[in-house]
Amino acid sequence: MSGASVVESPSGNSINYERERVFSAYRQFGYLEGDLDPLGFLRPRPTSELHIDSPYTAEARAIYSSTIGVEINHIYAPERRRWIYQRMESPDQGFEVTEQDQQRILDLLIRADIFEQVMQQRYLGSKRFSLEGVSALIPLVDEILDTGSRLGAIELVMGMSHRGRLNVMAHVAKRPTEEIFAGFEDVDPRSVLGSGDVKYHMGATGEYVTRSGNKVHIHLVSNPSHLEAVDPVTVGRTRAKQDRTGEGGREKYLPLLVHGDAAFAGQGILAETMNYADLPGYTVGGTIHVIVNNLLGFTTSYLEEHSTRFAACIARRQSIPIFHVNGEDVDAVVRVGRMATEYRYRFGTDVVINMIGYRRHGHSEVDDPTVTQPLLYKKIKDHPPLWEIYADDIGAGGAQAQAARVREEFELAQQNAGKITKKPTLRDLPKYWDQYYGGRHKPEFEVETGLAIEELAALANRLTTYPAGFHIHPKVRKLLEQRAEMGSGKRPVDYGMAEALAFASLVKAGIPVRLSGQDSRRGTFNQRHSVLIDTENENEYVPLENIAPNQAHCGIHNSTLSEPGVLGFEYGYSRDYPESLVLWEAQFGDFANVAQAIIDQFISAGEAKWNLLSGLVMLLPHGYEGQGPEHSSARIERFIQLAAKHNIQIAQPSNAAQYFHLLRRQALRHWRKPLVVFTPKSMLRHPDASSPVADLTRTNFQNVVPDTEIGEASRILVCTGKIGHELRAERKKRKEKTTAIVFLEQLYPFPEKELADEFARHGEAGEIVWVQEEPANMGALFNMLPRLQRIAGDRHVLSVKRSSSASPATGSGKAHEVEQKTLLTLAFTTKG
Ligand SMILES: Cc1ncc(C[n+]2csc(CCOP(=O)(O)OP(=O)(O)O)c2C)c(N)n1
Ligand SMILES: [Mg+2]
Repeated sequence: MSGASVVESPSGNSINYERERVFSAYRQFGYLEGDLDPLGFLRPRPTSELHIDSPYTAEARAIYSSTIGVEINHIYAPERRRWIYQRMESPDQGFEVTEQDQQRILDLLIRADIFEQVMQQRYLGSKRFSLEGVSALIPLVDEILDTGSRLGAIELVMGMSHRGRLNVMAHVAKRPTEEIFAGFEDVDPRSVLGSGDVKYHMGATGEYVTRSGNKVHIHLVSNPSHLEAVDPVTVGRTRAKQDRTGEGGREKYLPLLVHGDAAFAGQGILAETMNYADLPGYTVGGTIHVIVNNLLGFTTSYLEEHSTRFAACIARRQSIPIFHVNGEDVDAVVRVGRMATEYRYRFGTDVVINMIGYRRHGHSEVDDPTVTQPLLYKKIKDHPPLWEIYADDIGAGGAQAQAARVREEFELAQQNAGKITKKPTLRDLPKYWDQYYGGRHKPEFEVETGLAIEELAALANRLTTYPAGFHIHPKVRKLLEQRAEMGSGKRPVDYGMAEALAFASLVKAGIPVRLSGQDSRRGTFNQRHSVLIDTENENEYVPLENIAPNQAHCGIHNSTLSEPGVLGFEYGYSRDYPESLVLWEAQFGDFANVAQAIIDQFISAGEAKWNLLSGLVMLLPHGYEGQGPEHSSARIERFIQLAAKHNIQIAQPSNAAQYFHLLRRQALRHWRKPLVVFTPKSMLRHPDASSPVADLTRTNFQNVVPDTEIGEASRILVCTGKIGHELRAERKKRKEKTTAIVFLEQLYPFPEKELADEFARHGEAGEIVWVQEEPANMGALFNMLPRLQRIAGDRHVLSVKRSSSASPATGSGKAHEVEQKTLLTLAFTTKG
């Protein structure tokens, strides 16, 4: 130590400048030379800044280039960085792992590895995605649970993919191992013909008793194969649980996402999820991310997985810590687990733990990894299991005998699994699902959705008033004045007002409403204006939050520019808040296909795979208006193709009153089914699609809007959405009196009886023509023709549509007009 470098600070404390200089370098870059990879395959990254000739270097190195490496330079807040320095620089990084802790850790490690070995022996040739090589995950989660529960957690909401999932079911969710082995026995196949899911995707719930004796409920979220797709769903589910709890929710429900290294680095949906982590409409007070990093993705080496040094680096864009840790120093792993959890609770943000280990077998156990990584696997072959290394390190005698006992226990469970005859459910549903139903639609699920005229007027009044002194934008004032007239019957109700009235009536009745989407607060088409903004100070006033004294919450959020991330979140939210109306809105319906995996894997298949229900509403602006290939089609064909066994509802309300009834029906019925709504653009304020306020007093949504102007018809045009209004205008122009125009408002479940009744009203003779704006290879055509034919009997069923096309619509406004005109003409003239 050089005496010259120690000086008195003004406060009287001495500052050792040389020590500070060395530590400063190590705090910033120490992790780059850390001992982080048990097998030594992660190439060291020598950093000249660290090679300082000073006696403090060894001390700093032992802390910052050890088996723990902290990557925190990108954190803006100095007090947060300081918090981590203090923890790192205190002895034992803040807590001593006692002999008793070590016994518990050893037991967990033995269980984790032996569980995999028993499955390997008994179910050779089955995929199980072994945790061996990264089995420190189990003591890590044990520590997260212990620390979390001491800080207030009562439930862990956990999302993870394949790796080690069965192990987590057994040792974190605490499912009896018999149940898990029964998955391999594939008992009771008849109960899941055409449905169900593979054993390493199923969700599970259970109770965990922590080291300190606290109980934590575990909720392992059902998960598709699509890596990282479960991230936003898990976070959305957590948020719903927190919201329904109210105060203290952020502490009680702790989200944990476990990722593979390749997936963490590669999948955009994770980046989208992390991007909204701190936004008020989406925050959960911090998610703990654990990367179970085996430096491999299937056959791909980490060098081919990401352009960054670590898979974790995508997280650097956020002001959150990344803790790297050597997965074979289990005491270090649990220390990091505690530090990260305490950080989450203290600062309310995400944290990332990058735990590096290896993969003992191939990607799955039927895969031979020696073909692609021969040298690595040569090394792994001779490498002892983690529990043996740990037992040696802590000097535990008797570990082998302990392992033998655990093996016997699992083998017995395996034998018992053979006696199980009914497929285990692995989880309990929360009480709040008791009063909701899935399955096929039944007439008794229906409710009345109309409101008395006085009630509508009262709601309209609340929706159109704002506090005295509020400086309203002149355009918004005009809109509110018009809406007030709509409420009092002086002007027909448009879509924007119909939606506001539906939301207002629901929150008043105690049903929370949550809507999120890009620019949803104002509305992409300037139609919603759910938040009034003072022109002088940008203060906000939300009429929907001021409907009645004891109303439910109404949250309308501008989302980040994300589709899969936000749609996944809202789906998750709807899963744990069945009492509320949850809506996601696409900016234009086209963009929903960015979120296709959420639609395919969760929204349409969730009930069939996992028996899990959702009442999520998707609002998808749709309609051919000459705006080009990308602002025309929400791809009705995609949703129609996904529909089977009443898994989803697909609707296109043709007027404001219908939209009002549809939204209320979705919330008030206890049938919980995702609802896909094709919403209007140009028709939003169009008089033809506006409704007299009296139509909101009608009893319910009409799956079919009949044509009451026409009796006996020579032709019945069947259509959905905007084209129907254009056909009506065309009919008027033509002074046509024998063509009926019927709006199919619900495309799925197909309202066969209602449509057949409507056809019958128009006599027996009429030709039936399906008319759609979409090209022949798109829209509902392919699905409708056989259905219509069934109702039509001997009659002709014709169709009018654009010709098949690779792109949904023309880029030329003029070409669009020519096409649209042709469609209208053909609708009245085409012959079979
Ligand atoms: C979106 C998606 N693309 C591809 C796959 C196929 N796949 C399954 S596992 C895997 C490798 C995953 O590697 P990593 O994330 O590191 O997890 P590990 O298996 O190594 O634990 C791939 C490519 C998938 N499941 N999901
Ligand atoms: Mg991997």
